[in-house]
Amino acid sequence: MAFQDPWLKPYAPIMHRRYLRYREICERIDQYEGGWDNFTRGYEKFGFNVVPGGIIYREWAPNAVSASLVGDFNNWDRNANPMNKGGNNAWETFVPNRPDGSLAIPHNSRVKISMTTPEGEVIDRLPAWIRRAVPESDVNSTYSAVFWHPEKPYEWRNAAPPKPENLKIYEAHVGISSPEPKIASYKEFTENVLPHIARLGYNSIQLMGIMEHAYYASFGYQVTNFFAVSSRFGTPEDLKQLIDTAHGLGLYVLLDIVHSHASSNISDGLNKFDGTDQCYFHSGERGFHPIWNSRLFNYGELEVQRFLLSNVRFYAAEYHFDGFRFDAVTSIMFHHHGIGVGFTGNYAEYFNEHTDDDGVLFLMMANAMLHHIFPNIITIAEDVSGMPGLCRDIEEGGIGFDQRLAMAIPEMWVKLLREYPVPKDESWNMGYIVHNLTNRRDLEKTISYCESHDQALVGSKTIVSWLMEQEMYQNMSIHSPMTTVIDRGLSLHKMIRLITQGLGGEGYLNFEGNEFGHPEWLDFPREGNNYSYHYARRQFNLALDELLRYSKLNEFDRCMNLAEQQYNWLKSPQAWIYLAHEDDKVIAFERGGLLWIFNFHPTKSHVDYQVGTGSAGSYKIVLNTDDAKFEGHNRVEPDQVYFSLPGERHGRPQHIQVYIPTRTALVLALRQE
Ligand SMILES: *[C@@H]1O[C@H](CO)[C@@H](O)[C@H](O)[C@H]1NC(C)=O
Ligand SMILES: *[C@@H]1O[C@H](CO)[C@@H](O)[C@H](O)[C@H]1NC(C)=O
Ligand SMILES: *[C@@H]1O[C@H](CO)[C@@H](O)[C@H](O)[C@H]1NC(C)=O
Ligand SMILES: *[C@@H]1O[C@H](CO)[C@@H](O)[C@H](O)[C@H]1NC(C)=O
Ligand SMILES: CC(=O)N[C@H]1CO[C@H](CO)[C@@H](O)[C@@H]1O
Repeated sequence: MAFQDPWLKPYAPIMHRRYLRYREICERIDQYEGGWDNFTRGYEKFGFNVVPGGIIYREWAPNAVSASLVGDFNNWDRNANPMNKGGNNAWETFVPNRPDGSLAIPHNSRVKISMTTPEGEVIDRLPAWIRRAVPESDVNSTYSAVFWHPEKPYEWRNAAPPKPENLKIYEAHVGISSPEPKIASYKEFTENVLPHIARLGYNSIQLMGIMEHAYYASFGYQVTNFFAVSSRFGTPEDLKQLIDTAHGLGLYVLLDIVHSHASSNISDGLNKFDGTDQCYFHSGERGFHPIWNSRLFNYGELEVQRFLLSNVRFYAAEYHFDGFRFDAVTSIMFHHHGIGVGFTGNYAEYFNEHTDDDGVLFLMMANAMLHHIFPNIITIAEDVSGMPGLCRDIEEGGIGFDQRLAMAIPEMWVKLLREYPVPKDESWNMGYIVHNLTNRRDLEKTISYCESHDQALVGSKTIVSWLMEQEMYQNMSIHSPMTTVIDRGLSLHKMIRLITQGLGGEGYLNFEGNEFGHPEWLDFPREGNNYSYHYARRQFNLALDELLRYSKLNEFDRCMNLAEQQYNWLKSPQAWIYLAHEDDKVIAFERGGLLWIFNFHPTKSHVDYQVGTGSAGSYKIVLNTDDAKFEGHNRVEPDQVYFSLPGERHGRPQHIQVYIPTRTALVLALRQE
């Protein structure tokens, strides 16, 4: 890689040293841990595992001087099931079956580990590898761990679909997936939302808030129990059914995995697990994230590596997740966690004392292990730093992710939209938009998006609310007059999505509800909003109501995705930009064999506008944002055919002439004759 990117050359020795350390770790794991495969099956050794004759429970707790297993099954008697300390500070106990052969710990009964510290303090904790945790009393209470061993394991029906090379991701959160102000369930998501996603032409979903988090309002980002899937939405089997059904619908399922930090809860999280402030985390200041108020893992510790690598593997093996979006990778890679640091793109910023090698090595291990064990897995990095080589092979000096999120693109749209009503899109710079959408690292795949859950959260603003503000409440009926605000809003909403998907990357992401311009933000029930669910929901009913303009945006999203499915532009090399004209406000490019023409001009429609093309022949319309079925004005005939004319334009041998109305985008394809 250092040779493909000459700017990396000065840092080749650093990358090489990093690679050698990685090799050393691999050798140590081969030598002492039985290789990656064995090392990352931690969940088969730690936590609760049913074996012939009983249940083995194991736990890593270096600071404990004694430990015992307590629970409903032994009446919380600390003397009933003492644990013995084995190698590597792993405590274990065997709970033999009852005389009738049944398990001595009943399914769905509460368990804890009780430990004594060197100071003589007795501490009770939820088992670190527990696979289910439930609230003790009401939804606000702390969580209890339960032993989960249903009589009948889930029977899988569907194999995963083939790995998509043109990821179109629907980012979703189960709990908010209902129009009603409540917590929606895995089952409701399976029944109501999966068909919506499949119909819209997405080929993958990304689920957030799955790993158990005692605090709902953390949106799933303050994980308390890493091996438990959130019990608010149903049982582990319900989630398996969701994933199985998604596979049956041709959807890849990605998990938003949070290994960047952990909840600082002690009574139901991992914090102070063995009584010290370290164990899974760094001690002292290094172990706390100053803004998130959460704990930071010690990625250099072998047992932490075992825990986290086994954790990600567990989700692929046990739940059949097809890929992972690694949350807050920047925080893992840098001692400063990206706080108050602006990355200018100067490579020195990535290769200095601020880089946390242990964190980077952990990510390399996770990627190597996942790709080795699951050949079709997809890994995606959420990184704001722009770390070079993040999505390149480890053997080349890279970090091994498949794709990265284009986090600067939503920022660009906010920047452009925030300035409304003055100075508006009259002053949008076409060159800036094109540059921002295409300036990505060569040979590293990017997932583009105009907005994700970040922009939907209370305090931020979605594109539809920047565009339509209050009018989206009153003027979205197809029977109400088309106001200038709604007209502009609908047009730009479609054009912004289309140009982002067309130019911005090799994959695309949409957050649940934004496909139809969901009118409200997200705010989870918490003290500050009187524990209201009013904004913790998605009003899918708006997209289904044909009398509302939301349904037209929904239809556009569907047609855009279906066209991508047919023409595969996300799989195609970067676009060939013909034109970014500042006065005409026209952008034209070619990608995936299609000709894309955007007229962002707020008032001017261009007649007989000439756009260069590579191939001679006749062109038909694939997508027209002005189509009446998308609540456009139908100013362009749907079956209009454009014949190429000889004569060079924009460096291309041919050209066509189009009528391109104001605030309209056209995508054209050569007709096969
Ligand atoms: C959570 O706690 C708040 C404040 O004590 C209370 O108003 C709310 O009803 C509780 N929620 C539930 C579901 O019990
Ligand atoms: C895109 O625009 C955003 C917002 O101004 C900015 O932060 C980012 O650096 C820009 N990226 C590129 C590649 O120009
Ligand atoms: C559109 O909505 C606004 C409220 O934001 C309202 O004042 C106005 O009358 C509506 N216009 C029409 C034509 O319905
Ligand atoms: C919460 O309820 C209290 C009492 O009814 C009220 O005074 C306050 O304004 C409410 N706060 C919010 C954010 O709705
Ligand atoms: C029991 C406990 O400490 N609960 C806390 C867990 O963390 C959330 C915030 O992330 C707090 O709101 C809870 O009080």
